[in-house]
Amino acid sequence: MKIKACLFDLDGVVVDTARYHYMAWKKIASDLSFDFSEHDNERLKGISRMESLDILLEIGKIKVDLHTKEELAATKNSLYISYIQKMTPDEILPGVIRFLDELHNGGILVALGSASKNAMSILDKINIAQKFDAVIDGNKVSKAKPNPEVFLKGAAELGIEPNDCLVFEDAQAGIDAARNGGMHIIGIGQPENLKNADFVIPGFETMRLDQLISWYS
Ligand code: B16
Ligand code: MG
Repeated sequence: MKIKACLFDLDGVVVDTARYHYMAWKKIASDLSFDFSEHDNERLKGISRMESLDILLEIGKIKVDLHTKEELAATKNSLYISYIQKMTPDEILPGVIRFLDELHNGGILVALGSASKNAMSILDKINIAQKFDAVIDGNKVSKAKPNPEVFLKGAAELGIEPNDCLVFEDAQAGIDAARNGGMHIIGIGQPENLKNADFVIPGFETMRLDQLISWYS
């Protein structure tokens, strides 16, 4: 098989933290007196905190100075941290642990590639950090997805060529990042929302190493 390493996005792939991001951004919008819908929240998936805030303010048609933006981002993050503090391993998405174990047993290296600066505390809360051979998060990169930096750093830390890596992503920005990095890509979600992936699967419940081997041989 061509694949020697698998790189996993966090939010939407390993856990569903998108709803916590949404709750926090909705509170910020409400404090600024506008509504923020779940539909609009789709635009925030996979992109950085400050870019998310820019989109939120654009939706609310609100202009603020840089200092206020930094305060809003800090408030959103405090709210988000208060939600993720309560997370438990039960929130790991179905099939993820079994599939990670199958990859390890099959000699495939595994890394996390997340835009989130809170990724390490989430991994600790859900007790899964030890399953990853490398963790690249929002603190280790300076260029947000769709720039491939997060995945290229993951590949480099594992010592694997990008062309031998497979990325699992739920956001278009992440799929574009993996493609820009010259990696193979499986989308997690609905095919109509995820363009340019090699394959799209609904989740890991039915995903098996044998399937990867047959797709990438
Ligand atoms: P933070 P991922 C991303 O995580 C989220 O999808 C995105 O909604 C969020 O804005 C971004 O992390 C930054 O998160 O504010 O915690 O640094 O999908 O790349 O795992
Ligand atoms: Mg994601």
